[in-house]
Amino acid sequence: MAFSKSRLLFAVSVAVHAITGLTHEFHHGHGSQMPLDYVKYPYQAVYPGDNEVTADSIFSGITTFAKLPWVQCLGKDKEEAFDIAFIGAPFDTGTSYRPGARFGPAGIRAGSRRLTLYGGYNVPLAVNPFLSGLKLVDCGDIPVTPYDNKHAIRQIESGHKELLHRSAFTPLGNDSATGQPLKPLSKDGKHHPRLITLGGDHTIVLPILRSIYSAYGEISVIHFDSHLDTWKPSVFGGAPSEQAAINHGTYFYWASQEGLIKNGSSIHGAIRTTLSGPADYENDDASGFQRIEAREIDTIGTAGIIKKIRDTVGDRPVYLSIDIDSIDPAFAPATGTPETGGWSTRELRTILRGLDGLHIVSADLVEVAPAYDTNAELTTMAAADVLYEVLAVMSKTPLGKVED
Ligand SMILES: *[C@@H]1O[C@H](CO)[C@@H](O)[C@H](O)[C@H]1NC(C)=O
Ligand SMILES: *[C@@H]1O[C@H](CO)[C@@H](O)[C@H](O)[C@H]1NC(C)=O
Ligand SMILES: [Mn+2]
Repeated sequence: MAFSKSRLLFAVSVAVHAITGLTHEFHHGHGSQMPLDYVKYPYQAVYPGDNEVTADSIFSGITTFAKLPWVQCLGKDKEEAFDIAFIGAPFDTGTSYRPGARFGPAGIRAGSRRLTLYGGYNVPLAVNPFLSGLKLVDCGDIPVTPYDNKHAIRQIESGHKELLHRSAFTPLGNDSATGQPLKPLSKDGKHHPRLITLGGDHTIVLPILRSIYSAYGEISVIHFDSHLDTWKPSVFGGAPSEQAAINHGTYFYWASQEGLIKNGSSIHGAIRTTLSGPADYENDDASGFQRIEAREIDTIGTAGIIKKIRDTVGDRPVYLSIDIDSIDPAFAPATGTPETGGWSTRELRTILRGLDGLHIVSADLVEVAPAYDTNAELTTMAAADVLYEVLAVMSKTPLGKVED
């Protein structure tokens, strides 16, 4: 029996889909294995003519963080479990100077496109975070209104909470050193997934910390920023209304007032802002933070900075918040409130790798305002690379402990 040409093409196309369908379809649910080719790294480009209907190379296609699969975690894929999710919070109406961080999530994703071109293996940390066995996804963005800060802050809290309280995809397993089963670090005893939030201005950290509190209780915070962000509303922009009092310079003050931050075991790094006066530091002490000044890198170096951070947080669960303005504007100009005299991208990346082994429960990177970037995408690329280090550190250390 002779096949007509069109029937032959149809048969070939079915066969191709049967094969590629297996590689694209993701079978999930507890206990099932991650297919090894869930994500193909190093990235394998396919083009029309290679039996594919659309081009899919590192520079084409729909942009997600590091070209991870897009999962509509807050939409039609509400049931989907994951281990680490990237989630955008495009909010910038709490900013005091340059607006534009609402475009941060899209910008960081664009800056992250090339992360996996050669495979994504992290040489100094000796890990490939994309092939560590954890299920990584990009959940898109939390819907955020640009018209009402109070409502937007509630939206961010509820979106973050919904994702955080989903069960992690991969069971905690056993401790690699002792073989003992690991127990979750959370207050509610559940093994939560980790979220990496793409800001957005820094205000988003108040609703995020409210969400983190619901799972972990008071949390130690590592905060990289040129600014304190523990300012009282009266010294930061004034407080003509309840809404105006919550902004990207005061959210840590409110978080501390609400008891969300672990007093004494939280720390700022890269501080170099001017102050309203020495009282700002007294207020910062009362908010529960230690401080590392940006200029300390000249005296104690990256190793000394890493030691200070580790001595402060110990082995407690920790939330990591990174303002892109911790990096010098020479390397990351596109941000809301740039301050000269900062760390280089290399120095911040080294310090982040120095957090290897810490229990980072979730993280964010905020204040990327792509409109002020160079044509070479300096800032969005720096942001993506910084998050790549965070992802690598997270992928090495499960969020569990052996019961003592
Ligand atoms: C973890 O250890 C238990 C024994 O304590 C063992 O039964 C189980 O198979 C181990 N699980 C893994 C994933 O190795
Ligand atoms: C944190 O501890 C310091 C020193 O004990 C204290 O002065 C401050 O009031 C505490 N802050 C909060 C928010 O509890
Ligand atoms: Mn800042």
